[in-house]
Amino acid sequence: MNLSRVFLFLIMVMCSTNYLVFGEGKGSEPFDVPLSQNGVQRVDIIVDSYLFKPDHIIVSVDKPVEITLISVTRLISHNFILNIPEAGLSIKKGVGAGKDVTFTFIPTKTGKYEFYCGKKGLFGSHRKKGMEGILEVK
Ligand SMILES: [Cu+2]
Repeated sequence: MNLSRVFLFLIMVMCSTNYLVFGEGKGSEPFDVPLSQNGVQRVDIIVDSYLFKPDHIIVSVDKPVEITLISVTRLISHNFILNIPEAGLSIKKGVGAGKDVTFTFIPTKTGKYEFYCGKKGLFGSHRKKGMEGILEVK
């Protein structure tokens, strides 16, 4: 193998691993958040570069939702933005690499709302790379 072939091979490997990471995060099954005994809808969301998992969560209207963001990244910090004031949603939470963050809110209007990471890296926004999802309020 000459040097350019090695280089080409490396690029192919990098592209395919990236593709796998994107494939895992995109279009995961909608997650119906269960109601716990104390009336709170609890869900853990894995935060990785660059995905949320699950990336489509379904909750009931007018009942408290408790989300724990669990970062599994080693270097890159992310955030969680869900800013739909007319639906009673105004959330912006940062989560450092390897850290957890828990917060609660009460969705007051049914609908489908997009959340995303608002960080920008050298090669574009995290949202464009796949860090977005849907909160569905029923
Ligand atoms: Cu991010």
